[in-house]
Amino acid sequence: MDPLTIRERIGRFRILVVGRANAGKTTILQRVCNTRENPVIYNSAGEKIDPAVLEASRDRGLHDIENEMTFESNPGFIFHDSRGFEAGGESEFDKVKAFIASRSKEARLKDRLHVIW
Ligand SMILES: Nc1nc2c(ncn2[C@@H]2O[C@H](COP(=O)(O)OP(=O)(O)OP(=O)(O)O)[C@@H](O)[C@H]2O)c(=O)[nH]1
Ligand SMILES: [Mg+2]
Repeated sequence: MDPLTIRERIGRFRILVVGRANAGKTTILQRVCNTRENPVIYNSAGEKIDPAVLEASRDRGLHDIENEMTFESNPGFIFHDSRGFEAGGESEFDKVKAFIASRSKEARLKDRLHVIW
């Protein structure tokens, strides 16, 4: 397939970020996107998540792996954030594996993971 066609079908680059809690993941994504703004987060239904709710449930809501994290100034990337594996042990690891497996079966190229960091 022509690379330009692939690029068109992907639309926005979908990146899964894996790393320890508080390791600096969000900071790296801000650098990559050349911004200092806070990410905007959408749940899997495409609804914007209220930042106040995120503050209250930092450890759960924020790290739902299905959530889509974007920076408004750089809409070319969608990030999925995984909790550090040390936090939940085996169940967290299984969640990441299941997420990767299910995304690899998505029919549309734009819904698949394009990069895992
Ligand atoms: N010294 C130092 N601090 C950093 C660096 N990168 C990030 N930080 C700080 O570390 C803290 C955590 O950074 P985040 O980017 O929020 O880390 P995170 O991995 O997204 O954290 P969670 O989403 O809570 O898991 C923040 O206070 C950052 O300012 C770095 O390279 N050096
Ligand atoms: Mg973060």
